[in-house]
Amino acid sequence: MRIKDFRIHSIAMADPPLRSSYGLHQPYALRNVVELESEDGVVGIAETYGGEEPATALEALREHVLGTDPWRLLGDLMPMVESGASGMDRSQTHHVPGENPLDADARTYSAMETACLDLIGKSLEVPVCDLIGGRVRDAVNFSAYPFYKHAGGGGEGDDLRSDEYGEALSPEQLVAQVRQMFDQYGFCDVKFKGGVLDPEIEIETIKQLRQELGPDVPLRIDPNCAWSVDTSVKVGLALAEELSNGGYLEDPTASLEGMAEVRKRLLAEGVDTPLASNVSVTSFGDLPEAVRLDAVQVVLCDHHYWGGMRQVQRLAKTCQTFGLGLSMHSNSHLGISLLAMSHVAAATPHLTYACDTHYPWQTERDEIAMGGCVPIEDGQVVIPDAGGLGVELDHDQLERGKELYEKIPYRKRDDAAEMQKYVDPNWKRLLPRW
Ligand code: GKR
Ligand code: MG
Repeated sequence: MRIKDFRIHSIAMADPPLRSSYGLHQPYALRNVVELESEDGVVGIAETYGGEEPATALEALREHVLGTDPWRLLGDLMPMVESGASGMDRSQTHHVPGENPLDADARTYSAMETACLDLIGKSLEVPVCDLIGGRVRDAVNFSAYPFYKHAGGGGEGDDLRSDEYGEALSPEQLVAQVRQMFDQYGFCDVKFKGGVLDPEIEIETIKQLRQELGPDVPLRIDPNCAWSVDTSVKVGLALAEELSNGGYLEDPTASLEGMAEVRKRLLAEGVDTPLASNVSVTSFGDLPEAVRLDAVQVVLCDHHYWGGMRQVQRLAKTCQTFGLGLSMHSNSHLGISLLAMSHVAAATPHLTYACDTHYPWQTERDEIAMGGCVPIEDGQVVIPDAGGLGVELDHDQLERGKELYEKIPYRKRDDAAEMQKYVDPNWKRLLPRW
């Protein structure tokens, strides 16, 4: 099997005004979509980070890709994930996800790997999860992912979207948002994006969530490093009960050293809430120190920047070896990514939490998967009964996404600029803010 065509499509999709410690989501989020077509007309697809830089990095591979067998391509490109910053160097940074220059190669490799695996899987009529080692589950659990948000559903001008969830800038509104997500998608877990309002309000929000959802729903909070060590300890103590029972405290503070100090001080108070991270641990090179310092007890994997699905499986085994849990990180994405996340999750035995997904924040109007939105029912995505990822591209929708991309001025995610534009002209990301 040889690859005869390689197409890269830059698209935009509406995104609601969600808040995090990075700032405010822009009215459109960006994605790149890869198509690899074999000589016999089968097309493998992948979805990855958006904007110009990822597209240019993919384009730079063109001469390696054309005429190559997809199996061989994965091996030929392996140095992109096995050496340099993507290999064993530490890559921890505090950039917006997808903008960390140190894992750029790992992100590019991942998109190629997903498209190759989809192409191979479609050609052999084997689902990707079985191709990469065999599924251990047929359906994958995802969490509700509530955000504080301003009013609005994303988009601009005559492309404004309706605001499905409404404003959420208080504990009560946030609880209503979660209730709506639970009712609509059947989620059983909550990953709550904090680091936005005063920590006392965020503590209150979690307490109200616990009251609303009862004692059995795992709750997590992720302020993306917005807190000092002292504040992290204070919140960890205040939420000791709420974050137990399958929950965790994710990236409360910056750096492995900071996380280790929080862990030590919480343990000294008898609080064993696990600390999770997708900021202080973003590469294999971060793991030895994270383990040595007991800074992180749960790693969030993400095939989009950990170097692909097979690297995530290696990460899972490493986590299991060192007694760490494994969860899954997400960024704004469409259905092709959701299915890729589901396939790797299905083929990863040591996955100890429901995965994150931003998917409910996107609308069917932007979906590029043939047949519309990928269903999430009972909080789960079921692995489709078809080869590869189990989905085809809807080319009309893809064209729409490309036209949107051409219309908008920005070419990379910039939550800080959006925050300055709409909320506070003097806003700066401060780590820690509290
Ligand atoms: O979408 O604003 C966001 C999130 O803050 C996202 O960018 C983070 O990467 O979901 C993410 C996380 O868990 O840190
Ligand atoms: Mg996180």
